[in-house]
Amino acid sequence: MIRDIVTYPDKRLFLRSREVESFDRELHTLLDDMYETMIAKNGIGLAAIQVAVPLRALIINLPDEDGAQHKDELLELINPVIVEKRGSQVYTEGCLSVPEYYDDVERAAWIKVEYLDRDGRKKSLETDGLLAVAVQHEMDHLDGHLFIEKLPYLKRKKFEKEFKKKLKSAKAKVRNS
Ligand code: Y12
Ligand code: CO
Repeated sequence: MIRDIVTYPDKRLFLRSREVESFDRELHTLLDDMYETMIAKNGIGLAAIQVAVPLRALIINLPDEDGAQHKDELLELINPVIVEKRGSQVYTEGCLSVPEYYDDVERAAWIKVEYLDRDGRKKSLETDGLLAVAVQHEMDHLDGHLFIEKLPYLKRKKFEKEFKKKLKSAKAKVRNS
């Protein structure tokens, strides 16, 4: 089932999500719905809070060089913890919860993450490049943080200005309809 995406400035996006304790059918349905929602909305990563569920679960499905996403490459990370990180990289990020805004964010270049899979089995992932960016972006959601919070002051102001302008024009549209 495709679920609604929670968007900025909804206060739920700023809450710390709680650990997953039950690796049951309810969790599997949540993960399946997150996948369906992410694909339907053209996303490559999604955290549970983005579909209004405050649990420490995230999914990532990076596209191949032709832009195609393959379900057999889907990553599901439950209760992830970054245990090592190195270096830095800058990538232009976007987020389904912050529509129509993209900006450069600096993050670690290489990370090692320990997590559980959907059946509660311990896993570990060492990665760099885009996947490292995606994992760090989605893990920030679990702690109630959005990529726009990492922007320098002037870029954050630019975001707020664009957001207010969009809100104003959306309100004018409703008034004139
Ligand atoms: C690198 C950087 C960020 C991430 C986190 C995951 N981000 C996304 O999946 C963003 C998806 C996204 C999709 C949009 O929709 C379309 O392009 C049709 C979009 O467009 C609009 O807002 C209009 C914005 C973001 C992983 C790796
Ligand atoms: Co996001």
